[in-house]
Amino acid sequence: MKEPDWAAWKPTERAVLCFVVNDGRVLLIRKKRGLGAGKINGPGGRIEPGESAREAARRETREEIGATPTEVSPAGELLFQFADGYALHCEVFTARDIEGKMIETEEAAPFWTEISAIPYGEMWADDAHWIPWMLAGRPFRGFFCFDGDRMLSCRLRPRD
Ligand code: 8DG
Repeated sequence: MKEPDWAAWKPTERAVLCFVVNDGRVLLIRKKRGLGAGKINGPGGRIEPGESAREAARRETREEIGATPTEVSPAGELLFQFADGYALHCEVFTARDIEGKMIETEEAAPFWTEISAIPYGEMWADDAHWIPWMLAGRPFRGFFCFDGDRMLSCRLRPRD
């Protein structure tokens, strides 16, 4: 698979991720269905028509873990080109905390983990590259090619 011309690249769909980072810990989920089922990730999903990326981050977190993230702010951007033609843009947010009680839902099993124990081996292959930037507060833009869940190429830049 050839690397796309990223300057002319257009996504098929837009999604979001929301990582709650609090007191040296991060809130993760084991995703039970959809793209990336079985993997560990942050809450997230596709943006619905008429909704902003930040609204989607709040809604998806609520739907997946039953609690609402607070102080949701942009952290970076991910561009994924899949070998089958699917192209996904993903806006990454961080949040300060959650309001309400977190619960397991049909979509996700949530848990807190120490930052030093993030289980990168059970996450998407690109995450080990950009999550350290996110945790350091360095805005990023990542460009990735995948064949299924196999990462073919990976480039990370500071976001303008
Ligand atoms: P559905 O209700 O529409 O069925 O599902 P959804 O919850 O709206 O969408 P989804 O299938 O969960 O959307 C895919 C999620 O997975 C979205 O949050 C972006 C995320 N995701 C990828 N690739 C990668 C990746 O490489 N790393 C990380 N951390 N997340 C990824 O699609």
